[in-house]
Amino acid sequence: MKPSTDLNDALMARARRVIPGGVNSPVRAFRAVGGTPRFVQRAQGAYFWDANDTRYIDYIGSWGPMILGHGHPAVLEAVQKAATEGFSFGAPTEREIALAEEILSLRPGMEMVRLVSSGTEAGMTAIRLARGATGRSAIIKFEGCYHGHADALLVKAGSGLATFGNPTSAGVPPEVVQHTMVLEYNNIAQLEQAFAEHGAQIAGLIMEPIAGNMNFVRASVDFTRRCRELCTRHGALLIYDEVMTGFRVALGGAQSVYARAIHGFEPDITVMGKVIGGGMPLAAFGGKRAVMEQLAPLGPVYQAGTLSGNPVATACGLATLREIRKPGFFEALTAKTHRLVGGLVAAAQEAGVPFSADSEGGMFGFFLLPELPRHYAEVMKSDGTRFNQLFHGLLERGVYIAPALYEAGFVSAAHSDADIDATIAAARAVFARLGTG
Ligand code: HOZ
Repeated sequence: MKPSTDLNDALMARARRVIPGGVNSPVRAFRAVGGTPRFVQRAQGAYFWDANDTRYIDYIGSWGPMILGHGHPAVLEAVQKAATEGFSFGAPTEREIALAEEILSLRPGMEMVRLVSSGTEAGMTAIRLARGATGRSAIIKFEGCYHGHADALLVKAGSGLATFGNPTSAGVPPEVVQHTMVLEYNNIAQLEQAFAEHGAQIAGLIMEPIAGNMNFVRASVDFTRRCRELCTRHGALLIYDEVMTGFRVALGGAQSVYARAIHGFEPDITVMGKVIGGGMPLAAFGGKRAVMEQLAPLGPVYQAGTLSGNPVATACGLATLREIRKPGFFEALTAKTHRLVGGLVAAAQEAGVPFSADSEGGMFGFFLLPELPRHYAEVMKSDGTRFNQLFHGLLERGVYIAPALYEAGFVSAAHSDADIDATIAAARAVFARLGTG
């Protein structure tokens, strides 16, 4: 067999020798879809170029942060200026205050925010804070919702309804997840049962309001209302994980979408990441003053980080938020995403391929299923073989979507109508090959 001349293959072979699986985050390895990961050489606007200098229309955008597209001039300028002033100090800066003020100005109910470096760190600390603030241990999460890889959150449902869960990763002792209950998303009866049985022990309920780690699955308005009511009634904190959806599905995040349908709706703690760092390692969690003041150095709940509030990352996040709050930004982004999703649905229909899709703001998802799933077990019915054919068909045609059917997609302000139409045309060609069945 002739040796491959593909430079991505060569890089992957080299990477495998020094990095476990060749990647620093598992999904990047293409294990679910097969083939060789594309090693990104550079990116600009809606595109990136791989090691072979092949251009792709990018619908991952670093898994959400690149809402303005790659290399936005205002963001680049802010980062370059910040970098010349210093990379990291381990001491407070004015820019941290400015970013905190910017975030709070966009989240009316939130009174304080703490900046950290990753969504995992933010989610993990939000759980610790809920436990510290309530003096309770139990938490509820939902199957298919991902909140980073903190030990207590790497857990799947236990053997019965409303029982505590089992670890999903080696290295997580069962005792560490013994206080984590895993319930079915959008299942009100199960939620009520869990609170009826364990209400007095529940410190918090953590949820993705639109789950972006089982592709794209919305919490129903009724389910969301019930989560809020039961947390309030039992003295538990409602933790909204908006790492993906925050500043991405709407300027006010998914909570603003639910607040339109549920009067006065507000979570107690919000976990944020991705867009607020504009592509730099930055995340945050925030809530009411009384809860947030439980954190060290004011309160007994410990959290710290050398790179927390990093000056270059905060400059990047600040410049990004200042762009997305400009009038009309989300209307334009939403229109682009609708154009994409509508076009994909129509193309699949023409070819007779069972397909359903949904979107909010600049985030979307699709399933090779005739109807949108409501929870993880339904997501798992999606046709993996056909997804892989679709993924590779698009990739061959210069369109890069997430290399796993459990992941959401992201549109940026840099995607033009022509990019979106080219994507739909590519999908139409692939759907025609997938055909019916
Ligand atoms: N957490 C991402 C999947 N939902 C993967 C992040 C990455 O590989 O960059």
